Order: sequence, then structure tokens, then C-alpha cells
Amino acid sequence: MITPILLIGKPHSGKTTYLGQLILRIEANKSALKLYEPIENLTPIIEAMRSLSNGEEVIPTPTEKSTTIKLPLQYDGALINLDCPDYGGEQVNQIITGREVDSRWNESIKLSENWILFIKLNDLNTSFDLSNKTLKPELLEKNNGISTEYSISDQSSFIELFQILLHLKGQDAHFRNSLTKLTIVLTCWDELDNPNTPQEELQKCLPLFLNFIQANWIETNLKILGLSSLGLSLKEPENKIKYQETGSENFGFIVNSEGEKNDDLGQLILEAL
Ligand SMILES: Nc1nc2c(ncn2[C@@H]2O[C@H](COP(=O)(O)OP(=O)(O)O)[C@@H](O)[C@H]2O)c(=O)[nH]1
Ligand SMILES: [Mg+2]
Repeated sequence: MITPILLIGKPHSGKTTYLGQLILRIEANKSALKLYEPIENLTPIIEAMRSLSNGEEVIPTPTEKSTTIKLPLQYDGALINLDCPDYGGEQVNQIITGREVDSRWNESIKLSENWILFIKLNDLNTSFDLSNKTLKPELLEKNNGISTEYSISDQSSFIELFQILLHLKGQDAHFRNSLTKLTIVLTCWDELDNPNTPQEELQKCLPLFLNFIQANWIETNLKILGLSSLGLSLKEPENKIKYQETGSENFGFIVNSEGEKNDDLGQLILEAL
């Protein structure tokens, strides 16, 4: 039996960096996870692995190049397929705005009972707040009274996304979800100032979304973790040298629900099972 895990994340949430670092760790035999067969479509991620090995940030995957990545992982005899249907694409945003999923996503959603959501807290946009904006009458006049500045906040968009996913999964909205396991992963953990536990950080930044998730999932099927795939910022030149000297597979950590760090990035997948 193979357990499929679905990896979901908006663009720039840290997917490529995580996948690259995870594969480099597995290749260096520094993870509890192994591969049970060769990765079929490694080409899109090779560039990222090359950059990371050289101590450089991954180059953003062109958004038009939506492709699928599937990692055939194994742990202690258990087989796990990490499925990333929106590798580098904008599809998550398109699902939210268009309220439609293509057949590839539909299949992944239906097939998987373990979902991982990547959120980069430092990049979130807040909702349009009328109280701190000056609306210029002449601009409103030009746009028929519509303010073009308005866009849905990330917090609302995550709630929309999960309403769509739960609907596709056939979840009865009268009950809390007990079939799908959800692991919310707060990426770029190293960028946070004195972080508390992952749940407390999520509560601070996206309280309504956390509330929505807690109201819709049974507690035992919900986990909130932290992740720093890089371990430190590669924007600093001295960190680039550290990577080149020590090897990128020696950097990065995950943070469990209690706030404790673990060096094995593969542990994230095991926590999501
Ligand atoms: N400081 C820090 N930056 C990170 C980390 N992971 C990813 N990033 C940066 O976040 C940005 C987006 O990451 P990327 O993996 O391309 O996101 P994707 O679009 O979801 O594939 C890049 O500039 C990465 O270098 C991390 O663990 N720490
Ligand atoms: Mg990417």
C-alpha cells in the first residue's frame, strides 16, 4: 500500500527549496526517508538542487511551467508518494479565484487523505483596510466607483481554498473532518523574530484561518509545524560560504508542535502521516 500525501502551497511558499533540500538530504543518506524507486521527473528540480549545493537561493520556477512532482519515498517499509501537482505553478491561486480545479488536482485531492499546506508567514498580504487608505474621488470616478486596490487577503483566500478542497472531498459541512489529516507548515521559520510554538505563530498571523481549521477538523487530525528548509538566509554572503564548505544537506530543520527542532527535514513527511 502506498500512502499519497498532497503538498499544497501558493507560489513563493518554499516548495522548491524544501523538495530540493529533502532530495539532497536523502541522497547524502542524512534522512530517515529513502527513495523506493528513482524520481521520474527530476529535471525541473535539478536546477534548484544545483543552486542549493552552491549556497544560492533557488530560482523561482516560471509560473507558466506548471508541472507535477512526485517523490517516491519510503520509511521503514512504508511507501509514501509525496505529490506536488502545482510545482512552480499558479494553480493554487487559480483554484481560489476561478473556484475550479483541473482533473489532475481533483484526482490528487480525492486520492489523498494526508494534506500538507505550506504557508510563508512573512509574505502574507493583509486585507484592504478602508481605515488606513485615502480613496481618491477622481480615481473612484474613473473606475465606476470600484477601488482597484481591493484584493482578497491571504487569510480569506486560505479559507476559500479549504472550503473548495473540503467540498471536492465530499466533506459534510455539519461535521468536523475526521478523514483527512491536515498538516499546516509555516515555512522560512528562521526569518521569524523570537517565534513561539507554530500554533501560536499561526494564531498571531492568521487567527481567523486557524479558527476555521479548528472548527472543521477533529483535533487529532490537525498538526501545525514550523520549517526552515535553509536553516538560515542565503541572502547573506557569509552563509553562502558556509553552505559551500559544509554542504547544503547539513542545513535546515523542522519545528514540531511543541516548538522543538529536528534536523531531519524528512521528519516533516512522517509527521504528516
Ligand atoms: N530564509 C529562508 N528563506 C527561504 C527558506 N525556504 C525558502 N526560502 C526562500 O523563499 C523564496 C521562495 O521559495 P521557493 O522554494 O522558490 O518557493 P515556491 O515558489 O513555493 O517553490 C525563495 O527566495 C527562497 O530562497 C528558508 O527556509 N529560509
Ligand atoms: Mg517553486
